[in-house]
Amino acid sequence: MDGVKNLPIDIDSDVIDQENLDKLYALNNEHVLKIVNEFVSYCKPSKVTVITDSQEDIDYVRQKSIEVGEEAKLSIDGHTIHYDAFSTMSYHDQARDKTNTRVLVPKGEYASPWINTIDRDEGLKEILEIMDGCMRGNECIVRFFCLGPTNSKFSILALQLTDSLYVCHSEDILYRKAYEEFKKLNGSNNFFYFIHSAGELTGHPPVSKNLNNRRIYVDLQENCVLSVNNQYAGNSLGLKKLALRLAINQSNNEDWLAEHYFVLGVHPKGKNRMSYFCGAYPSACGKTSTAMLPGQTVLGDDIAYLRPWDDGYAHVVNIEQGLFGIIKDVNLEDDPFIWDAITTPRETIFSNVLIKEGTPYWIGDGREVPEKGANFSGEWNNGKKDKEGREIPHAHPNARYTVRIEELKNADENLHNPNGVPVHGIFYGGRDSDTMPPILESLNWEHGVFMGASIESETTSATLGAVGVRKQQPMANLDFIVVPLGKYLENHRKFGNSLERCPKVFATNYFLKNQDGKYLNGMLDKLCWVIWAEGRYHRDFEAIETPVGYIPKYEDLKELFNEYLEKDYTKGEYMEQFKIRVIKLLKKLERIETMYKKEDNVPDFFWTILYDEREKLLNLKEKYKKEEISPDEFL
Ligand code: SPV
Ligand code: MN
Repeated sequence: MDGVKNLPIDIDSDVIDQENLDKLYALNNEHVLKIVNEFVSYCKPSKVTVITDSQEDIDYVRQKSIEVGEEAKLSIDGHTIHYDAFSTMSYHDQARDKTNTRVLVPKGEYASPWINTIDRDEGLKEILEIMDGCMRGNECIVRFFCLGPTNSKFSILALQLTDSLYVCHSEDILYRKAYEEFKKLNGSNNFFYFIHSAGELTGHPPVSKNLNNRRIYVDLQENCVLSVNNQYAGNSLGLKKLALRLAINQSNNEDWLAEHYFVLGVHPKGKNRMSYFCGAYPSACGKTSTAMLPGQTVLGDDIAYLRPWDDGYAHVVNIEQGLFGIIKDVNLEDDPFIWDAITTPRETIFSNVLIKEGTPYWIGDGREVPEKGANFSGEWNNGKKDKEGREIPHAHPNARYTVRIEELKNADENLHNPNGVPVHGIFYGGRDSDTMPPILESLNWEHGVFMGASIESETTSATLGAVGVRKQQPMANLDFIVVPLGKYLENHRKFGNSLERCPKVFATNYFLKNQDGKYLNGMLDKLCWVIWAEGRYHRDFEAIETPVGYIPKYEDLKELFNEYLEKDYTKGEYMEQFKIRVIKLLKKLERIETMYKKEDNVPDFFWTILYDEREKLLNLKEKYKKEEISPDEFL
């Protein structure tokens, strides 16, 4: 203790008072002190406040966020609204900024073509110049969190410095508090840290002004991320996608996985059992709606850590305890659990929605759109246009709600279990209108890794740029992978092969269309794919082997559709959905080959599977002389 106390805190006493200093010293951790010292001296806040796990400290953040105007109270108790910066419909701070998110790479180190990088020295110099004085006049909050349940082998501690009260409040809903956990570090530097500043603010409500100087720089060497001139959670919250990048680096140098997974408890009817499934999908491709399927339980909807466990299974934890969910299309009929949670009194932050008389409205909420109100563009009325003449919708398509999972009626009871839960299966999915069947089981673990690595998805209006452009989305994690893809795939291969009880892997596709452009499946059909997958794990169903994986038998699906959706699933529908589209699949293999050829050191198993699958598809083409082959041909 004395050693730490002797470490000079080089911050003026009118910036940090004795009470806050004592809270820092009580951690007995020189690394925390050094980080606070260093970044307070760069960012120059007028006040430093340390938040412990006490309710009083946590309430302070909540109140303060309202006081400074980053959040405003709504009619329902506990509800608040936050806005992120908006200039035009194509220039704003309401989504992740991929261009300005870069990994700092030391000279001479290999950088994969998929990773946005900058030379470490150059990047640090640039961002520290931008951060010089960025908190001037503002209060810097110092907070301590845990990624994952506390007291768990899975979890990683995280220190957050930020001048955004909204960021701090959001993290309080989304992550577990860990000031006391930091004391247990015994002075070690075994934690991630995140320095964030919204930068200079403008307007009422106050939003980041200098979006052109937005930077998010990931320093793998220091296990730290610096983020400035933004407020949108995907850019600002250290513990969300910034920590995912650090965890991907760490897990790929050890023996575990950090993934962009939901975790779902699957409860088949009439069976005395339940199973856990993970799933990775790009944004707006059915991830949250799968995690929220009726009759099932949700353990997580975004980020998970997996480790081999001594019962032979891989175990998984949700590193979060809340949802930062897309609110677009959340309505009473399709999402009863979320609807219930966000329309009744409880701590909930809405972002970038329309407010009229204290009530939030969003796209697809099933209610009549008000003629006017207030949104991210200020006073809003129907037909309002931005500076470029583009119509401003009443709510942003990427508007969000932030709420604790425990507040949902379908929350899984193991949410905070420090041992995690066993993983029985993994889903990978993308938005694919014409190639992959609705569900496909991998032939084995390595083939499952190949399937995850070859996920493709068509872009949606939820992201900037052209709509409907097919992009490769390995494990729906490409935006966050900071190690070479070859290394990432090899880590997956080794992980599964080391397990006695390996999860089964499935590719899903909810977006298959017919020639007239009509979707072949209803929104809830995914429940039948999920229940089938769970049954496959427990050997309830047989399946049909095809060159690309196992597909369900018609009779089993007919029964499941009847039992779960009271729907008559016809043989015709099955034939259309599950035919093997040989030519389209061969073209997909070509695209995947082109992508991975750009990468050094892709493991051999990947190429063996790709070439083997191609040969089998070519043989089929030769044998049947048809572009598409009926499932019955494989019986
Ligand atoms: C995603 O885009 O995958 C999200 C939201 O989960 S964000 O916080 O922006 O990453
Ligand atoms: Mn996500």
